[in-house]
Amino acid sequence: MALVSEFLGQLTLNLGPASEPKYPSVVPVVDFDSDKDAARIETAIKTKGVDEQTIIDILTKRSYAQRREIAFAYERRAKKDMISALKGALSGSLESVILGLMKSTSQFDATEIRASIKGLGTDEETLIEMVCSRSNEELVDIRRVYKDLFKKELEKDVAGDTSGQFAKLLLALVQTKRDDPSSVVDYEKIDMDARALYEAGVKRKGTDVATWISIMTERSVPHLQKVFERYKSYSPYDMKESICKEVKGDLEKSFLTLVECLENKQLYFANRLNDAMKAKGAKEKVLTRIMVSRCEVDLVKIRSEFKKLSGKSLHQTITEHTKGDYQKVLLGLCGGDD
Ligand SMILES: [Ca+2]
Repeated sequence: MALVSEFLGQLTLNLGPASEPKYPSVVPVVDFDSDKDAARIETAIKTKGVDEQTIIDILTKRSYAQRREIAFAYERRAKKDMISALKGALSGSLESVILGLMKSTSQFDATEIRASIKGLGTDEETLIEMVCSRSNEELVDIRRVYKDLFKKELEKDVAGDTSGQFAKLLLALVQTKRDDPSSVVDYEKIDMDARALYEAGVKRKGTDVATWISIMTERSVPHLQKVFERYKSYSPYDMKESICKEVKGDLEKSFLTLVECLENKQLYFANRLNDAMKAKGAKEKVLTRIMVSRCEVDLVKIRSEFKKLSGKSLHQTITEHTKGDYQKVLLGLCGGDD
């Protein structure tokens, strides 16, 4: 018996906290040959006027691990760095996407956060999207990579560049205090949290933001989904309407993003993609960021939310709203039509 329980103990240990399931549109290619890919990219870069199509075809159809292998193989044969060579050969939006693909998802996310806070002013929209939409697991990786890349603490940078309750909310998220999902549904706690959210906001004069922050950043995602449902039995307004009534500005935007992502993260990204493409002067930065950062995470699920939301597939919408090599590279990341 002792042996069996030891074995079971070990099993539990090895499983660790459950990772979120993945729905990537960009997956490893079978029969991978890094030398062959590197040779084709070398030729494409050397071609007069650059053969962008080949670069797109290869790099959007390999996993990050494979793209890295290709970069090593390229460096061995060409005696120079593939990323610098790509920078020299490409330009504009295509260049941004391809260089983004040469980073791992957490390196890319860390770099986007860094770019949103460094220098004069802060790009709050980007910062909110990055911090409020990422899972605990993703934020743990981002924090580690951020320190590796920039020799700075993510918490300090985020808190140093924002202020007030907005800073407190972002900081609490970056500190990854959220519980892992539990197999037991605690109805009593769901009810208590729902009532606490109501009493801290709609029910009282002013808002007890600290209570909102602690509940929304420390409880597990499935627990909060049930809390927001239960919330409606206390409050005449749902959680998102309550946020709009109670708080303003960046704090309002952050809470809204957070609640949307807790309820259905892929729907949030589908909405962002839809808005970015339909906005006057398409917001290429948002489009690039979401396509690059989610293609190896959950873009297939985002695609199905997108279709439900807009009636058109993401593939078709990209075709209608972008053009040239940028369109080709986005379609490569998008994968199939739905
Ligand atoms: Ca109030």
